[in-house]
Amino acid sequence: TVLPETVNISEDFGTGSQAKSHPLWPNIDKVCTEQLRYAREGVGEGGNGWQIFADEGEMKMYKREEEVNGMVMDPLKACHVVKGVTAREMCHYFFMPEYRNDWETTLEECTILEKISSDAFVFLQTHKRVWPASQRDALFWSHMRKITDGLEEGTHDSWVVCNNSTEREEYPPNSGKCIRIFLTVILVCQTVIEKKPDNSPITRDDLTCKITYCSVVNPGGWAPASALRAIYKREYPKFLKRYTGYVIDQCKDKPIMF
Ligand code: 16C
Repeated sequence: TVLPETVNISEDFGTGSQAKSHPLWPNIDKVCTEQLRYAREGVGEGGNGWQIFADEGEMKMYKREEEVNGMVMDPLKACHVVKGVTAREMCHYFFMPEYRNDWETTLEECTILEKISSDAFVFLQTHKRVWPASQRDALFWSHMRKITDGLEEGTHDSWVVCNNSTEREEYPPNSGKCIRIFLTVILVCQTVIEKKPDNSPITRDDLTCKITYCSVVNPGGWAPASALRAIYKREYPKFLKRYTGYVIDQCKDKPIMF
């Protein structure tokens, strides 16, 4: 396969190389590895508690109903397949803060508290209030990396973004008007390239991006289970459709980024 002209942001992007001396690095590395393993596990045929709750074309969303002290903490696993973009592009727009406001509809404000490296940031986000509940905020590290181990057959490349709650003394939870939510999220993307019989350069028509998105959000304070599940059911499909559509749109007239 002949690859067309590609864009390279920085040679060591996604290797975590500059972040390795940071105190958060052991946690970032461990959570990313665990989350990737978890994302790669199938949802089974019903037997292991995953129930499908959204099924729209290639997009399928599953949840497991779990409550901790009466608080809904349903893990979510979503799979999607989109054409015309690479795994790196899909992860790039999810990771880079300058695009977040374009696709993240629940966001009120996003502050970068620390740039650990080019591929690892710490964010403080406030989200829109859902009446009559209190407003929520989230403080988390976010890391984007290229995956080279254990690729599925037929995969050209794989990238992930992992987001996980962390703490900052200067921003203690529940100290202002917001209740802190705690989240663990991974977006796993794989590029599949259609083989060209004539070895001609590949175009966007030859690209498929396979996506797995997993999330667990602890709402931080009690909220009625039925209301929370109704929010999840509406917001997650809305997010994944909007986000993937946004990336396709951003990429369509740009050189392919591997
Ligand atoms: O992964 C996603 N986004 C990343 C970048 O922002 C990051 C952030 C995740 C935070 C997700 C929690 C947002 C809670 C917002 C509060 C409810 C908003 C509803 C607004 C309706 C106008 O990883 C994509 C995230 C997609 C989020 C889907 C919605 C999840 C609802 C969670 C409800 C939590 C408790 C709400 C208490 C009332």
